[in-house]
Amino acid sequence: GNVVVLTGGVGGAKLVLGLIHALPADGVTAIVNTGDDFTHLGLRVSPDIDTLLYTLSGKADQAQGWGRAGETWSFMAAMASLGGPDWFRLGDGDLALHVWRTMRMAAGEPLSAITADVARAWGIGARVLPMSDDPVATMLESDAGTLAFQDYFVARRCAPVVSAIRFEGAAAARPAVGVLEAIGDPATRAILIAPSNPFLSVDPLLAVPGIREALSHASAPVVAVSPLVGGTAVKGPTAKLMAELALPIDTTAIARHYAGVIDGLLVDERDPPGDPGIAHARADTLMHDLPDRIRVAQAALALADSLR
Ligand code: FO1
Ligand code: CA
Repeated sequence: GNVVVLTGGVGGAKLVLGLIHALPADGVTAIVNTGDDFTHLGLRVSPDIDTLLYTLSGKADQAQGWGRAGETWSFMAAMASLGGPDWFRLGDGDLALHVWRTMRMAAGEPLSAITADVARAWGIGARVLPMSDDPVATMLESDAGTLAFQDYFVARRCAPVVSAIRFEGAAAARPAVGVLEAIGDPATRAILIAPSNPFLSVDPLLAVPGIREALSHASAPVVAVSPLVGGTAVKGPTAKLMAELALPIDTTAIARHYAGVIDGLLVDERDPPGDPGIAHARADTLMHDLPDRIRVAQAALALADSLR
């Protein structure tokens, strides 16, 4: 059966890459966060979708975690010389994707159709679906005021202390065509939640009406891969946010966060063996290279298969 993955950017792209090597590529559906999406310099930017597209087509700058390998920066240099904004860096090759998407969205095409076309053009076998074709914007309440996601994440490097996170537009957003169908398909073997940031990357997906309900009613087991490794996050502000939201930084807090959604949690072997209160398995969940990614994908699938 097919495997469905709910994912944000980097961590999720690594797991999806592992899955397409562990399974036939066309058996994998990635449902991707679009809460990071915004309009910059008049262009629609979809960071997590693009990280998936670049990673699955072998174009990603893996060290940087976003954008394309071998990128050139003529556009940004010219923009800076004009006194234009250069805090959010759009490479020349990346720019083509944003121009193409913006032009087609302005002509009325949904993000999901444009994403599917790019995936086809680049020979990607997996299905890449945005969580919604309707705009959803992650907003943070912080000691620096209300911040749009990229202002918090890139411009301020996650320094502000966050008190609340909300997803503007989510209540009115509809899941993209194919999202609820993939989750609810009785032939789906497993539904995985990638080790992406639960608060910034996965919660936007769960905030789209219908997705949380579809997950809790799905016949396929739902397994999350914990984003914690040895009591902290591999990358990004997950642990810092947990502290600011007054949560203990442990796998039990991750399990509680996903209560009602997941049937199992894949925990890193370095984390203390406290009982997260849900079915779990332990594995080395660090994903440096392709064999690591395949190993984590297989461990998550094995846990899911044991819960059928
Ligand atoms: N992240 C940065 O830290 N600095 C950037 O200049 C930057 C540019 C950028 C351009 C296109 C794109 O798709 C992503 C980009 N990102 C950048 C990453 C983006 O902020 C992501 O939302 C985060 O990595 C969180 O997933
Ligand atoms: Ca269920």
